[in-house]
Amino acid sequence: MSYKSKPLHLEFSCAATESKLFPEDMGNEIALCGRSNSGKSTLINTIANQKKLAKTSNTPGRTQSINFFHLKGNDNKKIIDLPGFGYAKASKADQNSWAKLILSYLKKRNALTDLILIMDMRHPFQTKDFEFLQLCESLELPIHLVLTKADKLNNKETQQALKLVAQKSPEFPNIMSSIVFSAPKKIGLDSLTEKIKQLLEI
Ligand SMILES: Nc1nc2c(ncn2[C@@H]2O[C@H](COP(=O)(O)OP(=O)(O)OP(=O)(O)O)[C@@H](O)[C@H]2O)c(=O)[nH]1
Ligand SMILES: [Mg+2]
Repeated sequence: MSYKSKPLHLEFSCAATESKLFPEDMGNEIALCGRSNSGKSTLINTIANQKKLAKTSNTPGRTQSINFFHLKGNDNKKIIDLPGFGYAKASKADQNSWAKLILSYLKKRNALTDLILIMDMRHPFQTKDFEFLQLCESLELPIHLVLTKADKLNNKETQQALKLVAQKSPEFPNIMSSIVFSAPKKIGLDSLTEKIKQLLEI
């Protein structure tokens, strides 16, 4: 199968565990958010057509820092991998410090224009997703949904998931679009790559 969109040439910029370690707040950036294990880091690797750019794992809670990636040759265009929320096995102290870090990033970052909320298509709109959507609405941040792991659903389950998304999305006026995606099958890869290019103005 051939794909229209070329991979995005991404490079790792830095990992920040506190806000003073964020790179300079300039240019355009978009951030990937979503529950732990939803597939954020895998999505970065897939759009970049690299295996180990962002660390992925079967164990939820893999990404514990805010990881910044930039377009090769242009560090004014960034994609950010946020730690997953709702990782129940992390200690309360860790969960609180991640939540604080994410909040400080979302509230203060001028370069941040849009968020991509990744939801496992088998379990969309969980409580943590609703909480996060409400937070983003209060911060007036536009959200683009990516429903991932589409390869794990049969036709009927796909239709049910799409119906749920169509029912719930209008509750959040800041949800701007949604894309069905699968990393191993590359479903939706072209649309997602085009969307990201549009958001980053590249
Ligand atoms: N079948 C399938 N598996 C996927 C897909 N995307 C991610 N996965 C798997 O889901 C697991 C979690 O993926 P990650 O990319 O590490 O998830 P994450 O959202 O970055 O997780 P945290 O860093 O813990 O927040 C890994 O085992 C991936 O291989 C997909 O589209 N299809
Ligand atoms: Mg991750």
